[in-house]
Amino acid sequence: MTRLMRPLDGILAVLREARTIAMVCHVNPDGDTIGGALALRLGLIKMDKQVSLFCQDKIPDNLCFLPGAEEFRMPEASGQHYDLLLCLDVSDEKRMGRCSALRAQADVFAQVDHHGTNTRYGMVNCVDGTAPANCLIIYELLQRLGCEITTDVALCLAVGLSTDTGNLTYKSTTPEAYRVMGDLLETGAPIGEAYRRIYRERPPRQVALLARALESLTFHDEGRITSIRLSSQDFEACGALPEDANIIVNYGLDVLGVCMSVFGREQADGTVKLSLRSIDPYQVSGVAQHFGGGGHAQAAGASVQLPLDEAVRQAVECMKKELEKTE
Ligand SMILES: [Mn+2]
Repeated sequence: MTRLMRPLDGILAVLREARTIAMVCHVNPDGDTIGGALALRLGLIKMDKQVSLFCQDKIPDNLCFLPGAEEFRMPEASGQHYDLLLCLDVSDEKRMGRCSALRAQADVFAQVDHHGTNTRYGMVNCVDGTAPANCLIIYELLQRLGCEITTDVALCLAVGLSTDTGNLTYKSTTPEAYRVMGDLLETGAPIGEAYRRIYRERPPRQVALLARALESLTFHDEGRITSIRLSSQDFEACGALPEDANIIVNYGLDVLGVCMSVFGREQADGTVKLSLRSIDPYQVSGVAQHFGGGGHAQAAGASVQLPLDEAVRQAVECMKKELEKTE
């Protein structure tokens, strides 16, 4: 089977040329942006490059075990000049957050990304909107640079590939994704152990929050819609942080017979965040837009200025109309 060959010459040239490199991950970092940066860093270090890692937000606890994760710094911590500033998995400049200040400290500004909506904001833009994870492009880059795919590199890439594809289950998943995952496993990297840490291991406060969320789960429209709600008091009672709620969003949709779900949670600024999910062919992007938000067809969201119960009630009404439209 022939492998994909992406047009990588431009980005390969600037990577080979640079001696000092600053890499930037997107705000609210995930496994793909972090895994890709850490993997590429390991390869470039072996090529005697000096690599610095930046992200404006804290690395999530469940990704801190990845080799090199402790190297991330806030953008304010850099007074240095770099040959190359490289954004990874950053679809537009706003997603750099405060790291955009680093632009003034670099000669060349480049990016590697896989979002179809990428705005080509760099001087060198390596964008493949068909790649289901940025780590797939990073893997090809490392190979073309002649870097060895060590178990550490493989672990970082596997985590990015897995987290961006719902562990190779999303519709966007390609045959290449499966083949690369096979290559990574072949290095002997402890990928199964990584999955346990990322998908199963949870701090007690998160499990307590999940219990409250499930307690609140309500069925609507003859069991085709579910809603889940969490108030500020729920978070407080569990000692939970806002990001602890990120695991909850899919539970409402995972119930047999459910086509659409909404998860409403009170936020620190007094607004309610609505996270909407649906199964194909039902769409929630229009529902999100109705509330001034946006997103993908089957995963979207919005923040609204309404009391929690009212926000969820209106979202459910809107989803009912959407269901009728589809049928
Ligand atoms: Mn990604």
